[in-house]
Amino acid sequence: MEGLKKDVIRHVVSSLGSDYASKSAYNYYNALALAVRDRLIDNWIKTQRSYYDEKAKRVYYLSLEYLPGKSLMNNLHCLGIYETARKAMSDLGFSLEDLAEQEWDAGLGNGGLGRLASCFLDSMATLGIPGYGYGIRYDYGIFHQVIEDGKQVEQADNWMRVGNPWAYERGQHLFPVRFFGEVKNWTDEYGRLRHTWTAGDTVLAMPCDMLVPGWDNHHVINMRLWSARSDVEFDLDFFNTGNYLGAVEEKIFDEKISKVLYPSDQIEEGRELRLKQQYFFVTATIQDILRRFRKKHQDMTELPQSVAIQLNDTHPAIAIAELMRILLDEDLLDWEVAWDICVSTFAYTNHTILPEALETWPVSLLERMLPRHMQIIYEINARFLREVERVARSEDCGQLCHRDLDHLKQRVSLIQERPIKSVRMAHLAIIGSHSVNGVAALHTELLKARVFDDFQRLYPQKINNKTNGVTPRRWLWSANQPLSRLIASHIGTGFVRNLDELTQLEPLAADPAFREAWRAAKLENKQRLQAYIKRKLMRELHTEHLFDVHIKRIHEYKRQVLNLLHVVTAYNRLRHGQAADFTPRTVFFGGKAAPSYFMAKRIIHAINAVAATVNADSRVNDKLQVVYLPNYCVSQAERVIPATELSEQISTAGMEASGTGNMKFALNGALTIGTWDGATIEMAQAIGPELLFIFGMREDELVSLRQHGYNPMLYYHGDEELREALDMLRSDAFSPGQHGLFAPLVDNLLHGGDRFFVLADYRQYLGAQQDVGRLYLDQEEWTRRSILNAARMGFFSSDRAISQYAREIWDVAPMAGLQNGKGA
Ligand code: OAK
Repeated sequence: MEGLKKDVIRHVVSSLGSDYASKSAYNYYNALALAVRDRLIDNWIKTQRSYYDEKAKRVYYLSLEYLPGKSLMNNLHCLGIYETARKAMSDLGFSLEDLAEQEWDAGLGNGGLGRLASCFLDSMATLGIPGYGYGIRYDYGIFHQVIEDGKQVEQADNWMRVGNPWAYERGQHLFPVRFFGEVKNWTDEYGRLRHTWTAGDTVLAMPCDMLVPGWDNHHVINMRLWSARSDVEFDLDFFNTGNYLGAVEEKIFDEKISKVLYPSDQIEEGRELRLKQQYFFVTATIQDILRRFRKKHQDMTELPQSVAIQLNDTHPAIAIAELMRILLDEDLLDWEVAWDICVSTFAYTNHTILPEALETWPVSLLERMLPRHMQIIYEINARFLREVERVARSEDCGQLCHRDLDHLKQRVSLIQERPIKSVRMAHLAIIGSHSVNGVAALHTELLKARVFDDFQRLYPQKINNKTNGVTPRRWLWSANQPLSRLIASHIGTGFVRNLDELTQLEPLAADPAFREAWRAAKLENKQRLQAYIKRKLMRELHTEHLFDVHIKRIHEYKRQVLNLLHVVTAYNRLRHGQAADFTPRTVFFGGKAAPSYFMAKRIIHAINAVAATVNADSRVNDKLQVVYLPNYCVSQAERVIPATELSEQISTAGMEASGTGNMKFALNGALTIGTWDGATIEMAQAIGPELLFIFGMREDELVSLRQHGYNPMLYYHGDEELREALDMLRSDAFSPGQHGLFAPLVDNLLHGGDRFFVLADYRQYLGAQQDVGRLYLDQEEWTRRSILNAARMGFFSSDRAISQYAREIWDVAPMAGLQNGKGA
């Protein structure tokens, strides 16, 4: 402890240039972070050296998004120095919790996809897998949300304004990134056609490394994030021409590439700068991967034995064309050889089946910005379509019938002709990869049967499932110390590394004393949340209420509106005196809406309007409260999830690819009210469906309802309570003086076809909520189920997910000496 204290003080003075006697929490947080980083860097160097010495096969995880959140607590826990740090900082006059609050969340992602990437890096580090995360170091992460007059207002997230003590910026290792220009064709000495791309613009990519430690194993992997730097200051021409200010403008223009994260989750933006971001990130990453590979290899055909590249959705899919370009134009390999290398190296994970999220890029834009890549994509497509034709005409063409060949070719082509001629990035990712995976069993089945059915017939082995998982380090151990300590006192700490060990809790569910202790841990977390809400929102929570929580991005398919209709109905019952048996509850909502997503923003407004009415109504507010948590983010999730009793996972069946919040809640002892969707299905199977509150129509039932003509008006007319709730929303009951404010929301349900089947599931949802309320009154039974939920969540560890990727897709093994967890 004395060592750590000394290091902190030394950093306050020599790294931060401050007086250690002036007790600034900000300085002491930074100094502590630097002292922790010092303890990581030696192991990072040793880890990287061991990959090199042992010629280990490396895994590269390419993702435009990461959501690490805060690093301090997690890193202290991984290093096993949490208690030491707590005591050291307390000696210096600080509470560790308060210091941790000084850190800004690294919010370099929108939601599930980015958070999954961060859980995966944690698991690779813990399992000892030679992994690297690659991404973009956005200057501005996901916007900061404030709620003003009930509405979302976005503020810039200047997360690095005061620096980032965790990152190493490596200004000496810059990679050039080229755009625009033209392609020259030439013939080599063997008469083969060759291509040279001379680019118009060049920008530089600077690596910033964030260290990701494993759990208690000395293994530290790297998350390398690229930051755009102009090459202007290295260009002496502008001095000579005297255009100094012009050059500065160009510099600012170049550095715009990594300025901001696009805040639209599962909605395509199709903006030129976004494509620039993708290629910027991809080319720098591929150059870095090949630089490392070439240190030990000359023969490029050995690449797939040494390198596995996982594409996190299609955002980095241009990497396939980029690797082809390098192999063809720089290494001068033949097409077939280059293509084999690519397909064997790449694998692609799909994270959504929402059509509005499937990426396409206009051919005209690609031709201008990346002319050589567009040529390559055309060539990939031509060869692929010839192959499709060959397979279709062959005898064993199965269900492919060559009468429909033209249609089939149009459907699978990399190029779509309408509404504008564009490249379908998912098709590029599928044919350029040896593995395509979905993220939960149902999702993968839907990929095979619906979205990519043609590809499933063409490549029956390619599409596979890897159900998501979450890291128990952050989402149980670090976020929920009261519960973790209780668990550890009964079964030891092995569950942090091997989550299956939680099954040892099962017999304890029958032990009244353990149940009481379990409830005490929950209450402690509820009280902690109460204190936080009081500080932040100046509101008093009732900890004896059932805490019912719906936190995630705001999206129509996630059906926050269904939850809101339940709240309005509960409100009506209470004020009409029809709810004598109502179980008091506080309903929490939280989540950001894409700034351009009108309906999602209106949903936020409606929730806040209902909250204001309900909370102000003294007839009901001792029994029902509604809280909107502004600026939902990773660190807020860490506070809210441990305090949650009811987890809302109520997406339209078939639409949530997996969900990972669902896992975090159950792991922390919340019971789930949910639809038969995403990974909630597998959770119900692992836990026992009777221990969750499952309701609503299933995916196949919805398909048939749609086919037979779904008419939301029938539900409206047939259900008095539903009608009352919708009429209130449409009138100005919650928006006095602003008549019609929420009409778009209601009209969308009644006259817009209710694409997400809110009305179809309303009555069943109410029934399930009634069951929840009733069960909560029986605290012994509730607690028993809560314990069993957590005990059966072992499968949903990201360690299990990553082990499957490693074995079944990447063909990589943990580093020697790390297989059983602890390293040397
Ligand atoms: C975001 C942008 C484009 C495509 C997908 C996403 C995304 O975040 N998808 C989410 O991925 C999570 C991780 O796999 C899943 O758990 C969510 O269900 C899915 O919506």
